[in-house]
Amino acid sequence: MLDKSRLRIAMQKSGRLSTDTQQLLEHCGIKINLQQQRLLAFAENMPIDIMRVRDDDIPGLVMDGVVDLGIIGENVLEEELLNRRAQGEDPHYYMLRRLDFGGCRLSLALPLDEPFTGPECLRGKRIATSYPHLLKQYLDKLGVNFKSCLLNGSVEVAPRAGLADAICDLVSTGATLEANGLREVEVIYRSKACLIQSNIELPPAKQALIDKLMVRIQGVIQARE
Ligand code: PRT
Ligand code: ZN
Repeated sequence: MLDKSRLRIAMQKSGRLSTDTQQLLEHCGIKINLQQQRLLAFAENMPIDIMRVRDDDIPGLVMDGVVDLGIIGENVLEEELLNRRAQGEDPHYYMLRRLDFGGCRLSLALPLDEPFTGPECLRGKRIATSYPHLLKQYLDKLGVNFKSCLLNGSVEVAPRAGLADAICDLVSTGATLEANGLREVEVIYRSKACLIQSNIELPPAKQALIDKLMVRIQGVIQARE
């Protein structure tokens, strides 16, 4: 049974943010026993429950008030925000702080032999991406019309497979682009992991626990700077 008096934190179950998130929570003194297959984990020493889900579900869980806090890449958060606004919703949450991991950039990339003199080169082209709203927001501001090809994985193979002329995907080292004969031509969004809070008002004890965690997170991040 769901205990509403306990603070609920959503984190990525398995992926690029999981280890850093788990470490951050542990360094804040939260003792959690994360059994591999469990959706929910309970802190032993504090009234905190950890919900472990796909990263894509985290912004919605926070915006809908299903969890109190979430740790998520700004790229996924911003895409979900734009997605909900496009559907006529007016989502809210509090950005508590940017974290010191999960850094990456969302970039436009083209096949090596394609010329590029600026984003207007992409006018009328088909661009494969998992971030259609962030891409549209960027190119709309520049007045560049394009065709979107939504892919939720293997975006980097789209040009070679004849599915798209260009891609818009996350990059960290650039090795994936290079291995696929692509070059990064424009950064459209820079992202890090961040901590967000639902905008639903919490009982004082829960809010006090969040405030205490924020002080600890600040300390943990400062100590490793
Ligand atoms: O299963 P789930 O849905 O939870 O996970 P996921 O597969 O959707 O996400 P995951 O674990 O791959 O990434 C989670 C978050 O990590 C992203 O939303 C970003 O905020 C952050 N992050 C940081 C990255 C990268 N760096 C990154 N390099 N996410 C993805 N990549 C991928 C990129 O898509 C490309 O395929 O890594 C490849 C490029 O890496 P380089 O080093 O070759 O440039
Ligand atoms: Zn995901």
